[in-house]
Amino acid sequence: MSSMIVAAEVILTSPSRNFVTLKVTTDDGVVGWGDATLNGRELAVASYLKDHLAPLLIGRDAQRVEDTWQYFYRGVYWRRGPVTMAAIGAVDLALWDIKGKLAGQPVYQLLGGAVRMRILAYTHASGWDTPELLDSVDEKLDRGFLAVRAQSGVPGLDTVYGVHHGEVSYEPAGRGKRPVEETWDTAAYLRHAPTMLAAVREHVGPEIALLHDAHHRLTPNQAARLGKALEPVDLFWLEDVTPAENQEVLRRVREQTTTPLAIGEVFNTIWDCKDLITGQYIDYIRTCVMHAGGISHARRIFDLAALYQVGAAPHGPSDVSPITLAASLHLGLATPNFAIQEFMGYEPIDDEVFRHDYTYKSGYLHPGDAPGLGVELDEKLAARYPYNPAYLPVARKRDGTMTDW
Ligand code: CS2
Ligand code: MG
Repeated sequence: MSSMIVAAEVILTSPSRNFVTLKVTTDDGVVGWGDATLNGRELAVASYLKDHLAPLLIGRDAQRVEDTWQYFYRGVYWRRGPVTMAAIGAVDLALWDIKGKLAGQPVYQLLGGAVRMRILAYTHASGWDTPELLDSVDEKLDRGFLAVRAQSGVPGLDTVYGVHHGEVSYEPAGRGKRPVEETWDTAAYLRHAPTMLAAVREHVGPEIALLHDAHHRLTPNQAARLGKALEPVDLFWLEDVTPAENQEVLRRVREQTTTPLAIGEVFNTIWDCKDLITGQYIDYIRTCVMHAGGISHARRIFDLAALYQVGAAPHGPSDVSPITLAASLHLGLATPNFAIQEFMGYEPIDDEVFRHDYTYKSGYLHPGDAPGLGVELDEKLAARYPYNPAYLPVARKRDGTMTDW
């Protein structure tokens, strides 16, 4: 049964933030949705899709998901990179969505069916100081979460990654045509983080899973020190300790500490993490299903990880759309070594623009049983919120040197 692609359109919308969506339509009138959001570089992926991939999609058989992936990855001389792989990921998600809709099945059934009933989720808690952070943790526990990522302000710094000020929910990208500049001080962070996380453990007791993200800011030696200092806190994981480009340094960190390590949200292909996985330097691989080329490629990364007892735990921030979250959940329900799903959640207006079948209940997520991925973009509503430039901040050390954000 073939189904010919007759249209491929890119839709930009900015309900609470910017999202890039690919809409693929077949000759039998089936619509597949793909997410292509790359925070702060949205227009580059939109152009890659509109100018280079969309024209080639017209006339192709929508059912040939793997062949289309190979055509855009292997067939093209210029491989990998966040822009290319997000664009390929969007196409892949849209085609899996179509395949599910044509079959009348949720995508997880096409991936082999459920290996679990539901997917453990973690969400973000943050506070400027420890009492504020503990209130935020309590609020997440009241909503049933069994796993919480804890981030707090650092004495002496005015802004810290992942920590919100006041009532508005945390959104890393700031509106405007230039990134905001922040000051970062690793020594101050390292003096503070172990005490702060020990207070959270003390507060929640032994059973709640606690996570923490160092956002790629430490040297291998600093990372090893932090990992060791946090061993009594019994973290579920310590995330992104060092800049992710250099896989080899994680071996040094791993040799120094038994704190579980997770990394990978900025990776795009299996090549970025193959040494980390086969060398067992990490415990969890965090590649985002869309940023790593879609379900078709992410499942290869997760299968490799399974051989080495590395858990799959994809990136799920609010800066990829509910379409990516749904794809992650379908893959997660069918993947034996899937460990946990990040679930920052969305603003109510984002949930209205992207109507979704996935559900959250008592600490767990489920992708739902609607055919395909189970997310539909409300195009009329989306059109009311035009693209609005926004960038992630950049960071400088106290002496003005640019550092990792
Ligand atoms: C983060 C992200 O979710 C995470 O673990 O590290 O919030 C990350 O900062 C953003 O996705 C960047 O766009
Ligand atoms: Mg992270």
